[in-house]
Order: sequence, then C-alpha cells, then structure tokens
Amino acid sequence: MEIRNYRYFLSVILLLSCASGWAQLNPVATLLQENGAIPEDSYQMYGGDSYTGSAPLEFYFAANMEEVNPSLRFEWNFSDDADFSTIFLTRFDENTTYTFDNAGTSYVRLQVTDLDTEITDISETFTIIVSESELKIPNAFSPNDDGINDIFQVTYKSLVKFEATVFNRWGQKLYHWNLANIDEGWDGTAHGKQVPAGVYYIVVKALGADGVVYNHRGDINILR
Ligand SMILES: [Ca+2]
Repeated sequence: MEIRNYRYFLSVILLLSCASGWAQLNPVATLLQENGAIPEDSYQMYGGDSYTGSAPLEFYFAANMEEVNPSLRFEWNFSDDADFSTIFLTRFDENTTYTFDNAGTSYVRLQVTDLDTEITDISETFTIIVSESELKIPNAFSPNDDGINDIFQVTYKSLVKFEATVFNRWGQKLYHWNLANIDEGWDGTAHGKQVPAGVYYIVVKALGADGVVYNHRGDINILR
C-alpha cells in the first residue's frame, strides 16, 4: 500500500515537471566541416557534450523539438564564457549554422520560450574547442606506388588559410593546392606525368586559427 502511494506521488511529480517546461528540449549539433573539409563520418553531439577539433569547424545546430508551434521563440546563445556572462552572438532561428574560426573554447545553448505561457527552458551547453594551429611540412617522399610515402602531404591543425606551390629547379610551377584539398597533397606528377627524381622547391603560405602566420620555403626530395 505504501509503495503504491509512493508511485502515485512520483507520477504526479513527473506530470508537473513536464507541464512546467519542455520535457523534450534536446538540441543536436551536426559537424558539417572541419579544416575546411567535409568529415567522412557525420558527427553529432547533444547539449552537455564537447567537441575538440581543428578550425574552421562548422556546425549545424538544430532545436530538434518534437512539436513546434508559432508561439515558440527560439534563441541560440554563443559565448566565450561557460556561464554565458557575455554573449558574442544570438540567433533567433529554430536551426542555425555557425563556423568556429578562432582557437579557444566556445559555449552554445538554446533557449526556448513559449510566448503564451512565458515559460523559458534552457538546454544543456555545447562546448566547442578549437585547437591551436600546427603545420608540419616534410622534405622528401617516394612516389613509386609501393604504398609507402607515395604522396607529399602536410600535417596540420586549425588552419584557416593554406596555399602550397611546387616548383622545379628552373622556377616552373608544377603543382598547386590549397585548404579545400589540403589532404590530397601532391602525387609527384606534373601535366599528367611523373616528374624525375631529384630536388624540387615548395612555397607554403598559411594562417592558423590562432593568428599564427606560416611562411615556408624549402626543398622536396623526390626518391623513387
Ligand atoms: Ca613510396
């Protein structure tokens, strides 16, 4: 008998808590781009989750509500502070997209207000961390189709600009790539043909999300 009363009491509490707010306020963020490239696996996070990645980091934030009616007012807050004491951006859309370009930590939350009842509910906070920038440029590779070091590729984190150009010893431009295809690198061909083994020159200009400027001029040794 006591147990039954307790259960009844619990269900009343649950009903009241649902009536006083959005039982289903559970926004979701989908990663659209990282490093200027579309991720191979679609990544999603919920309020309370955090993501650390390499800028530019573009997320699609969706309110993800089961029922939407015209009396609902959506407000997304973007802040540098976990307590949202200062807000650097507010968007009044049900869903919104934002690109995080600067190294450091940002916090995002959704507030939903029912204008009829004037009840506001606030989601848990998304934490988005853009790592410090990094750029490493190798000085040799061996494009001989043995599956080992066949492509000339840089390793990097949090770059917002990147341009690389390869020249031969006569200063002729052989290959160029940029942030959009930074991961593709150079396969050692020019005009559809493998270039001979030897020394080539590379010029790289890049900018990190943390403001670091990269200017690199160096050799590339092609070994076959
Ligand atoms: Ca090789």
